[in-house]
Amino acid sequence: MERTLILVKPDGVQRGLIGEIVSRFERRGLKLAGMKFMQMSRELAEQHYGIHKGRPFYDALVDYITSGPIVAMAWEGKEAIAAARATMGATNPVSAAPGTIRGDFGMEIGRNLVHGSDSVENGVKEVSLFFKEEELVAWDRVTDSWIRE
Ligand code: DAT
Ligand code: MG
Repeated sequence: MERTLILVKPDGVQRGLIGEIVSRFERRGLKLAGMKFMQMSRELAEQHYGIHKGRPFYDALVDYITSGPIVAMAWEGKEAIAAARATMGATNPVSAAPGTIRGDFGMEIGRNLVHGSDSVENGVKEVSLFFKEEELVAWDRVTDSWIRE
């Protein structure tokens, strides 16, 4: 069972796209395990984006992600990482396929609306950075047998 950390970034919140973005993961069949509305501290942003430290866009990225509230979510399921990445679209919205979140709503790499973990290992790490274990909910979804064989 994979878990991915999905963030609706500050532009998604400010543009009134929380529901739209959540809905895409929900309709796809991923299962929600945790959700919170919050503003990221600089410290959390530096931990979350530590891998990009030293790259030319790093400071702007930290400024952007801490600039307003976000929605942090943990979504789970078999192949959750790949499914969520496909639903998000390419990092640069201009190259993202129409039908993806970034391809439908974005125009700039620095305003690309969503974050999603890029590997199983990073999914585990990132979810634990944003959620305590007791904030994650294990639940039975009555539609599971219509989503999964
Ligand atoms: P993704 O968010 O698709 O996983 P990433 O992990 O490579 O992409 O980069 C994290 C974020 O950093 C990305 O969502 C937007 C920003 N970013 C990445 N490459 C960039 C670049 N070349 N110029 C400006 N911002 C960039
Ligand atoms: Mg990434």
